[in-house]
Amino acid sequence: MLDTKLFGNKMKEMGFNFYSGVPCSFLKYLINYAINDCDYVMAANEGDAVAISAGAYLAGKKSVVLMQNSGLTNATSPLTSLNYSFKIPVLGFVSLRGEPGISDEPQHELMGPITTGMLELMEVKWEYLADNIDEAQKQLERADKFIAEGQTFFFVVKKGTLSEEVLKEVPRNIVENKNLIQKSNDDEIPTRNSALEKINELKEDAVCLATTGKTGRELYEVEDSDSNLYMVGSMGTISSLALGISLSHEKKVIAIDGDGSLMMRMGSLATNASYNPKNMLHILLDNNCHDSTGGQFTCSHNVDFVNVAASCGYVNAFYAHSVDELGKYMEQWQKEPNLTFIQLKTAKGSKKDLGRPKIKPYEVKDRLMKFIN
Ligand SMILES: Cc1ncc(C[n+]2csc(CCOP(=O)(O)OP(=O)(O)O)c2C)c(N)n1
Repeated sequence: MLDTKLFGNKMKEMGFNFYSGVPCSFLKYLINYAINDCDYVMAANEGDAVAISAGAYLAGKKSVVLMQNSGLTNATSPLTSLNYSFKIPVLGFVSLRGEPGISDEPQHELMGPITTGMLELMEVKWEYLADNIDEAQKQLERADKFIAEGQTFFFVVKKGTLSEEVLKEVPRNIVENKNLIQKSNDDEIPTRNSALEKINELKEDAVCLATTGKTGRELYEVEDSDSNLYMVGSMGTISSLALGISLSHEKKVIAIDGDGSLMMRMGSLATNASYNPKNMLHILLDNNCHDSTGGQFTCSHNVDFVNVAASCGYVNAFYAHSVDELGKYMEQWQKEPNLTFIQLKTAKGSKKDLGRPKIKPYEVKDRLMKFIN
């Protein structure tokens, strides 16, 4: 059996001290170690965990993700279009429930045999985690080389590999909303472009992360800046990426979300609020549609996002009826940073002849990392 504490300490010595994940009983002792001895963010789902760890990497950390193999399916979008496209390496641990030849629950029957094949299809390097420290250390060194080259590496963990590590009592983060401003007036319904111009004007020294699709493309045209990141895939993970950065660095971070994107991973609101970084501003530009894919409707008209964010525990949750109000709340956050959510209803449609960033995702990432670090 692998001594979890020795192994975890070895990882820590190598610089891996930031973890995010969703639990699996096969990995529980490593998760317990991470919670006891490192920074661990309990994500709402495995894709969020990947994006949170990716954010920590952008802010200079060596980061780790932990998941059950059933959750690898939740993580495929960020693994294939965030980590791969932006060349953001993370160290992963995925359990092997449903290993062929070992009796397990019916839900793992297919996932067990296809886990390593899925990693290979995603071009993720992997090894079965050894059950002794000498071999596991060598494996870690190999993994570390891949990470240094910008490639994600996963350990596949079989049943009974890790020795017991008892979970210490961890005080819960108790968070609560302090300032709530709800819709109380008619909306101006500005274009997304004019909202982005305002955000760009008031961002100061903050990192600006724009969600998938036309939001990133428009921000690029408003101003292409070293502090920007234009998400190209991995829909719904923009605020998780922001969370990873803001927990790992004192720089201010602005996540610009869309209604389709936010609803795809709305559990992330609870995680963001629970970890409650002061330096994070989450702006939702809600045009009630999937504008980037042809303007098909979303169900956002039924959702009171400001109240959702407030009930999750965002310190400030503000409804902006206009670009001016958006600006006012941004200035307030710049002066007195606290985890803040701002919703602004925007018009459907985008700038005419909207182009696409000429810079490649990994070049954007390299530039952003220099900016942050
Ligand atoms: C996982 C995933 N599903 C679907 C898509 C295709 N897609 C790209 S942008 C987009 C719409 C995003 O909608 P929203 O966040 O509301 O932003 P908007 O386009 O309205 O600015 C969709 C569906 C994707 N990139 N990734």
